[in-house]
Amino acid sequence: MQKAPFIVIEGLEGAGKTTALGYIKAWLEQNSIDYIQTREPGGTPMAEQLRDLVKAIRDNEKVTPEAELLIMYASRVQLIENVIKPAQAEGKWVIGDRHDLSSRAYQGGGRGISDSLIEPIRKAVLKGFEPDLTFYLDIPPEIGLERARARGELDRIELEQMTFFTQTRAKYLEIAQSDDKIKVINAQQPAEIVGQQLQALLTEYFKR
Ligand code: Z5A
Repeated sequence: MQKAPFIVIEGLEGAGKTTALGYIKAWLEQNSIDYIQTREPGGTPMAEQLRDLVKAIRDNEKVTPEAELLIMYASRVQLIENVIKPAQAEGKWVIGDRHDLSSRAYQGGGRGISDSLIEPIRKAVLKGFEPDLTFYLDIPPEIGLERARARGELDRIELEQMTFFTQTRAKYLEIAQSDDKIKVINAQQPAEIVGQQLQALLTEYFKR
């Protein structure tokens, strides 16, 4: 049996990932496909603790970019080995709310961590594991953050300066340009249009 696909949704905060996931799940259900949903950081009991740790606002301690990066990869490897691979082995599709591209964009682009540190960690942790398809919902940070703010309180990362998000977005777009498994979608369009485009790409890619 062919390995069940791993599909990831990515984007800056407020890009509409949660909303878009609803359209992806509707497509899976229409096609009677068994799936699980994951999120990163998080998705296992230990990874959820790491998520809380990395998102917490700390007045008394600076979180270094390197610590943040390592927490993301510790969370990711727990999820891949304990949840994603076992689900795929059972024939279940996996829908990920964020994955490795987030680290490359946020820690690589936003925090400015060099590839000479990120790449060996990726290689050691992922061992070639990668999504079959990634949707990157592209939005200018000022619009995404406005949506996120309207929804509620912001966490430690969401409270960063605008340049952090501008650099993160630029890195997302740079990586997407050189990888045809990453599909860029304009997230400024109405949610229904974004949803239709996602579903059309799923149909085209998986020929159902
Ligand atoms: N992070 C990292 O740095 N490195 C890593 O490796 C990983 C993650 C894996 C995770 O936070 C944080 O960790 C994140 C990146 C970092 N931090 N930041 N900053 P999270 O999981 O808590 O948050 P998030 O991933 O950014 O999700 P979000 O804020 O919930 O955004 P969203 O899911 O994309 O947005 P939404 O809830 O679907 O939509 C937001 C609002 O906009 C909502 O009211 C919608 O109704 C509305 N919306 C949605 N679509 C539209 C359209 N098309 N038009 C108008 N309005 C819309």
